[in-house]
Amino acid sequence: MAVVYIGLGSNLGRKRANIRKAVKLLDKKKDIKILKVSSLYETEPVGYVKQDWFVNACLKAETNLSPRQLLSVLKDIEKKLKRKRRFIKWGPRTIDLDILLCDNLKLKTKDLVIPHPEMHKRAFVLIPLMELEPNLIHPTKRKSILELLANLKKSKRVRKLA
Ligand code: PH2
Ligand code: MG
Ligand code: MG
Repeated sequence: MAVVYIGLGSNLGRKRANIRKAVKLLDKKKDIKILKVSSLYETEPVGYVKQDWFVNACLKAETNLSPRQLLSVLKDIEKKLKRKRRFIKWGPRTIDLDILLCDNLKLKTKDLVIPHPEMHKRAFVLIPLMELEPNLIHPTKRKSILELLANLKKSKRVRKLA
């Protein structure tokens, strides 16, 4: 069994409902056991900025799937929630499910990189992750989530939702 952390994001349609639906669909999979889900956060867009704010969250799960199998489960759920692939990189989406970490694994392939190559720069990932596991060590940066967050120079706004 591997312990994995997954980032969830939505900025199109009913954002909070999309996140909750994705969690529910993941929870139904017999090969995935959700251990913890963070609060939801309202977050300023990073990258492509002319788009609506996101709702983001992270979850911790246990799985016997390989990272590649897990990725394909996540893609299926994205499809189910009507995510359309668009031409704008980092543009609006009903749901985005990213593998952030998978035990201490370091993996670099064309379509899957673990740890997620942007996670250490993004407050919208680190803040919900800190809620789950502040002392977790990032396998390549060799720093805790708390330290990575403290190292962010200027970060976009992140607000916890009630
Ligand atoms: N996802 C992106 C690009 N920018 N910004 C926020 N605030 N939240 C996201 O989930 C996000 C983003 C690409 O996946
Ligand atoms: Mg993403
Ligand atoms: Mg993605």
